[in-house]
Amino acid sequence: MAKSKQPKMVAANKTGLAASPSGVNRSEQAAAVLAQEPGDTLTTNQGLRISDNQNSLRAGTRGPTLLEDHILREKIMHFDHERIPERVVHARGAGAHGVFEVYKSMAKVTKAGFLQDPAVKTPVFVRFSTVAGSRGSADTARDVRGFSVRFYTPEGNFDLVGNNIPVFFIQDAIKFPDLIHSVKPEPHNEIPQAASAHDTFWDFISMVPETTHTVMWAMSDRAIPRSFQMMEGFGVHTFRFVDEAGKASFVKFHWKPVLGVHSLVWDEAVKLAGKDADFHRRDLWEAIDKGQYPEWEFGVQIVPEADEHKFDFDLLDATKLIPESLVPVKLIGKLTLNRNTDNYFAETEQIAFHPGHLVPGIDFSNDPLLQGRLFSYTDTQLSRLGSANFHEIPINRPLAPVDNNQRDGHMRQTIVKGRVSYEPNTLGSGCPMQRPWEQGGFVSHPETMEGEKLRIRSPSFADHFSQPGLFWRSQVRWEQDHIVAAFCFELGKVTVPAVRERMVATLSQVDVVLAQRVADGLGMPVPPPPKGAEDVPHTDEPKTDRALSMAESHKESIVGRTIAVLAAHGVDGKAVDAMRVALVNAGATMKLIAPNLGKIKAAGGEQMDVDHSFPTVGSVLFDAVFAPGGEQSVTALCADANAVLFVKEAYKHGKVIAASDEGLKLIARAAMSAGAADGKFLGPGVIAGLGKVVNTSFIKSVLAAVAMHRFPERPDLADIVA
Ligand code: HDD
Repeated sequence: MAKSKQPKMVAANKTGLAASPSGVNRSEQAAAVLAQEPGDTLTTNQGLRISDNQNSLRAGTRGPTLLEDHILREKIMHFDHERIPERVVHARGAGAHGVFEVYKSMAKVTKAGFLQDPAVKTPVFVRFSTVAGSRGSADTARDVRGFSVRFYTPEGNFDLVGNNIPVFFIQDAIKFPDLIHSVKPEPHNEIPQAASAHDTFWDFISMVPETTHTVMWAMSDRAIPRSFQMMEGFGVHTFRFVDEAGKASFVKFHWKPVLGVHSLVWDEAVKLAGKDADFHRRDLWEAIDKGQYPEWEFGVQIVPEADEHKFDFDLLDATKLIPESLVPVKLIGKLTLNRNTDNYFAETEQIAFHPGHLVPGIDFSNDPLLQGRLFSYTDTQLSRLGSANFHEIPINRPLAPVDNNQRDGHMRQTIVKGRVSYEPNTLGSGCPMQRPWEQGGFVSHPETMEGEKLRIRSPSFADHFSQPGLFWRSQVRWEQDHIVAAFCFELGKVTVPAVRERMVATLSQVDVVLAQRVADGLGMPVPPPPKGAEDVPHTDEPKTDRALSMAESHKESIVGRTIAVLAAHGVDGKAVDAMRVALVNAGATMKLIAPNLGKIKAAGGEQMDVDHSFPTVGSVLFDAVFAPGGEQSVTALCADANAVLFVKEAYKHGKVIAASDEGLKLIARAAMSAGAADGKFLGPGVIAGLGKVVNTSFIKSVLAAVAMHRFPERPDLADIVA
């Protein structure tokens, strides 16, 4: 019998996590929780060593299983209970650990401890999610993405539970269940999964004009991001910063991705759902695994309290953003994700975010959407995680000491000693004691309140169309085209004509051209705006705002991009190698795609490993395509329908198509097959390298084109058959 080894117990911090590569020493807090590596002896949950894990205990070799088999019963019982209810929204998610560093002290505006010292690395856990789909749905559905960040600060956990869209559908939390019921699969038949293109969603949206702004964003390519690493994050609500002296200002929180803001195109997103439903979580996992740590800069828009009423909209209205042209975003720190989870369930699934998890120096505003959220999150964790002690699950434990008089409850872990569990007390020397603001205690920002008790929406929330119009006007032509196409797709799936009519009438209040184009796509006239529309307040200032367009996003880097090289036997191996070196040096990944797995023999006789065969992948999984020369290789690929489709599709999706030497024939073959005018792909983003040698200037042009991300403005895209 093999010598039994004790399970290795890894000392961890209170979050149950081993020290991170960032060097943050969290083990000081430690010991309460131990993360465990698998040992070499199989045991029951009571530590009993198991001698046979293959056969249940039975009466005779062919007899019935005995109830006595406690080992079988324990194993099956645990298995039967391995699922917990999925989140009622944001069920599908992916998470990672990291650190946050502030650039310089923010003491002038907030006393929040983690925003004071640039030398401090605050541990974080981030969870990205889609909203509507179930846990097993596809990553690339058209949807808002959740962007939740937990800062484990010495003053307690601060959760910034935001989205990748800066505004929200509704103004008051009382409408949240209605909104979500409308977008979720319809209750009678549980169809459709992870999709807003159905009657009930648009029925609700077309009845509730405050949703229009967020719907504009949701119909834009922001709702189909290329990667979690390439999307912005927003705290959405107006929060408050409070300084040491108690002076408050309003603040909006932003996350700006270092890789820029980039998206998929719709046809790609649809195909990706089948080719790789885990496209986004895989991308995040692999980036961290490779050491290409995803980064975002943390931004704030600060508005002095005195300026609260200076805008045409209400700061408390979550359907409005503060245009960056009015209040610039100040970048104050950096978030880096540098460690994948050890266990998806224990960490990503069990983390329980809450917008009410604050630290001194950050406070709420009276946004009625935020106020309602404050009830929902604790409440939902109780049914999801099953106990009032969910804060004791390792991923939810604050680094800050937890000391209070709460005891007992389902699955209580902490053993608090002593007989005192009340306050005030003398038997425990008065401990644990409350702390005033000066000693780090949390004090709600004092605000003068007066008014009648009523159910009412402030008239300052009434302008539902100015900001959707600003968003529309700020998009470049191809972005507008994609928005129109998205509306036509979604409303085209609606089976009730009256719903389509109401929705187009709503759009006519945003922009007449938008409404006309959508109406044309749906084959209907633009209906007149609803009664009273002329009385709705409206402003066309500012005219545009650059920050609202993804076309303006920076495009200097190809980090995180994956480029497909199409090859068969006889490929120009030197060209492949030169491209590989250049791409890898620039932080991208190259994959060799061939008709079959295994190896191919290059023109010079060298063997090359194939990463994927054509039937197992598709161009949608890559950011660009390179077709190297090699007569034999190109001839084989020109006769391979999968290879030709690969190039056509990549072109149709606006991706870079590069070819050297004979590789140009494959591009020409694809262009011919796609029905391109004169049998040519026009570009931009089509890079041709003539001659045998793949030279520096060709490679430079390819890299620069990939950094542009996509060329959705290609004039011939509508005509391409792919
Ligand atoms: Fe929410 C989860 C973001 C309004 C009720 N929400 C949840 C998550 C994100 C958001 C990112 C996933 C957290 C995670 O990764 O575990 N929610 C938002 C934003 C909102 C918003 C940005 C508006 C600005 N939410 C909102 C309202 C309510 C809720 C108005 C209810 C009144 N949200 C929930 C919830 C969830 C949730 C039911 C489901 C799972 C969970 O909380 O932990 O409580």
